[in-house]
Amino acid sequence: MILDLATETASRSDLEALQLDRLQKTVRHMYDHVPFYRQEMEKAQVKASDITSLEDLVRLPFMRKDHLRDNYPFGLIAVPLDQVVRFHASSGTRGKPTVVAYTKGDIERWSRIVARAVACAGGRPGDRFHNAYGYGLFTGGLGLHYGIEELGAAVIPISGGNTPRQILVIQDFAPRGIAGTPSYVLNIADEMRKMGLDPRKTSLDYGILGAEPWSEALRQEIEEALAIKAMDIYGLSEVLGPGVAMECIEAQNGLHIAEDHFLPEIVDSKTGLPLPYGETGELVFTSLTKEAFPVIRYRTGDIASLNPDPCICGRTLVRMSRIKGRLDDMLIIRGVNVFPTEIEYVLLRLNEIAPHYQVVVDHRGALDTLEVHCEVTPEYFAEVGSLEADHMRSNALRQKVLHMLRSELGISVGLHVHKPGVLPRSEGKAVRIVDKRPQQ
Ligand code: DLL
Repeated sequence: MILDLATETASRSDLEALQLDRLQKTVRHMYDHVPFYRQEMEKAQVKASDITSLEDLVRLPFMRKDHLRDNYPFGLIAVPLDQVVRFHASSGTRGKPTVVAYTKGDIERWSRIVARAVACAGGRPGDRFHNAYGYGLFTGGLGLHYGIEELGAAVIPISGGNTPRQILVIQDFAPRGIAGTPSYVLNIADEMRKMGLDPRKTSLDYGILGAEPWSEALRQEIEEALAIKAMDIYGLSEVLGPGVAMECIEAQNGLHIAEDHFLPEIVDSKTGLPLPYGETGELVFTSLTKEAFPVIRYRTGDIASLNPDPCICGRTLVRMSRIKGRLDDMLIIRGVNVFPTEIEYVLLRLNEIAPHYQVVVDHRGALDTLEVHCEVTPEYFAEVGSLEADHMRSNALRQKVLHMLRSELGISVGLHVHKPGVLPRSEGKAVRIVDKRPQQ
């Protein structure tokens, strides 16, 4: 039941029949209980009874983050408030946070979705599981927590931060699984090395990492550092939290969307028009089973593509590519679109450069400028003594990094190569972009 294999391997026609039934119920529920969305449907001249096939989805109006902010805090909740058993919120860099809510049934379904995701990554009942996602309004900590318990594994609810204690607990409790942001899990491995411990010699076998964009190169770095398999988990509070999509340990090639609970679309972010399988665009989700906070055609702002090809793991659920980046984080430098993950991908291909970086965006004259800050690895640093002392070598390294960035990104950028430990380390979502441009 926990693996829910019947659903995960269902035929397309069975799955679509289930999706249509659930979509119709969700649209009716929204129309009846969320005045904001009823008005949107009336403006778009679409009635709940017009949704007779999955193709009719495109007739429904989009929901966006702004709508959540405008209806802060409880305006979009579709059940009486006394049926809500949990709230979460995303921090939101500007303005009010966005608030989401769950009924008891929502929490039970979410737990089963996450249990399924943990199993998809190789987790088993009886595992001990180190959960380093933050507990609180963020969905990561509690979202994983309930799913791990539902699977029948033992959760270690350590939350984020206090890295020395995390290391002690990993050593003493000997967990098989670990969850956290990729940047924080890497940070734990670095700290282990600094304490003279070998991060490859822990009990850990697999990691469930996500909540921030990360590149294939960073996956390799983490797998190598900790001698684990690292799988990508995706989700967002507005749609649920962690578990909307999960990579399988068999293929590690794209994330299976929990399509029995979420209907995915890829649209052109400018026109909103749907794009076919394989094309890259903005991910849009419609929830199919949520009671307290259903969303219809929610524009995530995340950039990815969908792949319907059969997967070696046997699941028939469509796979999304890893997230290339968020529209909010896309930098437009001299007309060229750049995502931080593309910079990460270049930096991590160089053995001398550590997987810690930040991108500073500024405005000079009429142009946006981009400066990449990165660090050399402790090994390289030990070899050269100091970056200033071996001027020739560090200059050659700088030129090499600059050349690779230029040829990969198609623009020239500024570069600062620092000694190890200079850039800030994350305990949750890494801050990759420092935007110094004047706010309009
Ligand atoms: O980050 C939920 C989550 C928790 C996912 C733990 C995975 C693990 P929010 O705080 O609402 O929710 O942030 C959602 O984070 O729209 C993406 O931009 C980004 N994001 C989440 N997972 C991934 C991922 C949680 N695997 C926002 N790859 C989303 C890239 C991700 N970006």
